Amino acid sequence: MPLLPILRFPDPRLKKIASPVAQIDDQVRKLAADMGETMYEASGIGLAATQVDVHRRVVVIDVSEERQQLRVFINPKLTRCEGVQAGEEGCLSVPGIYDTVERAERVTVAYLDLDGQSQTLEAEGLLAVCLQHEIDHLDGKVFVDHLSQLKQSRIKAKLAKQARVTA
Ligand code: GNR
Ligand code: NI
Repeated sequence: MPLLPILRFPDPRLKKIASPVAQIDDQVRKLAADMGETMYEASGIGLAATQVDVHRRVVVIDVSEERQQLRVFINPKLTRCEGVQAGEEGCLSVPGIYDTVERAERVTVAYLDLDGQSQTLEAEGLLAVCLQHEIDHLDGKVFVDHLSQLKQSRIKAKLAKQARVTA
C-alpha cells in the first residue's frame, strides 16, 4: 500500500479546515489504511488526513508500545474536556521541533468507526493529548500555533534553514 507524502509546516494547506465524512466507503477505508501505514513508517503516534493533503475529518492513532493497535476516528469531536496537562509535543509536519503545550488532561471523543457506527471514547494522558493534537490538524491548527509569536518565528527560521541544507 502506498505511503503518502506529509505536508511540512508552514505549508498553507495545513491551515485548511477539513470537511466531515458523509459516507464511509472504500475510498475512506483506503485512506485510513494508507494513513496508518504512513504513520507507522514515520514512527508517529498519530496522523490527521490534513497532513497528507486530504481535507476530510479522518484521524489515525496508535499510542501502544507494540504498534499494533491502530485506532481510526472519523468525524471525531471532543464532547468533554477536563483538567490540564502540559507535555512536550512534536509533529510529523514540524520535524525536529519539540515544545511544551497545555492540553486537557481527560477528554471524551465522539466519532464514527470504519463500520459507520457512532462511538465514544474516554481518554487521558498521551492518548488524550494525541486526540487534541489531531483534531487541531483537522481544524487547520498545528501545535506551534499554541506557542508564542517569538517561538513561531524562530521555528520558521529553523525549518527554512533545515530545508536549505537538505536541498
Ligand atoms: O508522533 C507524534 N508524536 C506526538 C508527541 C506528543 C504529542 C503529539 C504527538 S502527535 C505526533 C504525530 C503527528 O504529527 N500527528 O499529527
Ligand atoms: Ni501533528
